[in-house]
Amino acid sequence: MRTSYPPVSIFGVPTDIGAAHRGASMGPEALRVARLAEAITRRGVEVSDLGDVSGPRNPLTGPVDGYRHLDEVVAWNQAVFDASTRELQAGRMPIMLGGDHCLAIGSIAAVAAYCRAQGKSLRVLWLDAHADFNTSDITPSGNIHGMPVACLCGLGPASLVNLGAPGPALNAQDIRQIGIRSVDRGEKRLVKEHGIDIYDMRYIDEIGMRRVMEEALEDMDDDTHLHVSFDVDMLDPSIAPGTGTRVPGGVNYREAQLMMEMIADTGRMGSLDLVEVNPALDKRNATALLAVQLVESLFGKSTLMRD
Ligand code: HAR
Ligand code: MN
Ligand code: MN
Ligand code: MN
Repeated sequence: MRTSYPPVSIFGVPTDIGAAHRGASMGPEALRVARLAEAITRRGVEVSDLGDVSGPRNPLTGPVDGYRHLDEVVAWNQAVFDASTRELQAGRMPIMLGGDHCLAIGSIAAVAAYCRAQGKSLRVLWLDAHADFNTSDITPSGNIHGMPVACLCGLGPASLVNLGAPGPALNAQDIRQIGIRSVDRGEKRLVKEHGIDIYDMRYIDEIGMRRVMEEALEDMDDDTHLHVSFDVDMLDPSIAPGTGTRVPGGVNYREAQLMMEMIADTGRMGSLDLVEVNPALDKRNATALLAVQLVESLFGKSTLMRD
């Protein structure tokens, strides 16, 4: 078990460029108001808040060839890629505050390029209600936050697939998706075709979160970089109402705490996305406050007396 963490760099990405609902652009500030940096500091980790990266405004236009706001999504993701790369190369752990989940294309492309350069293997935990594996041909919405996993696996526009480095950033085998309960018809076929490892809610109900996490964290060597991409809509909407695409039947408070504690126990987390917090839909910042509690657990705080 790791007792010390690398220093952390937090940066905000205030945009809802890839989402259906406006308001995820306010996510970074809501997480700061919920005292995210202070919570990590309390765990004995050095934290620096770099402020926000910038990018184009949301033009609120419709889909073109199956993508809404593609040029703007590319610009924001390039800014995320650059910020993440800089912090990784400085030996720090980037925490990207979204913003919507399309921004994980930039953060994970950066982590993948960094791991490749260092000869490290990579494991991505995708915590979400959604598989985010749509393409322009099959998307029901044109919203790019429904497409980041596909883009990272090489299915998407060249401008996103080749962000940072040419070719796909990830192999399907690098990914474990947990909490999934909303997958579109064409998307279902595609995740099966690509062999994405999905722990959906039925699987969680049947075998339990402990076993799910053991399986999802299996076969990592000492050198594996673990990236956690946390879309807060993984959580049940009763405890996390502040998000744009709520799906009933999600992960409960105790399951979520266990997930984070088991990730902390591996000592391997090297980067984190916190995305889809939408303060415009929240109740008294409850979703950001819960996300901060879960981050404390990711940094080794136990809900019992083990720390
Ligand atoms: N599957 C739907 C679409 O592609 C909605 C998925 C996007 N919502 C998210 N991503 N919050 O996880 O339009
Ligand atoms: Mn998502
Ligand atoms: Mn989602
Ligand atoms: Mn690439």
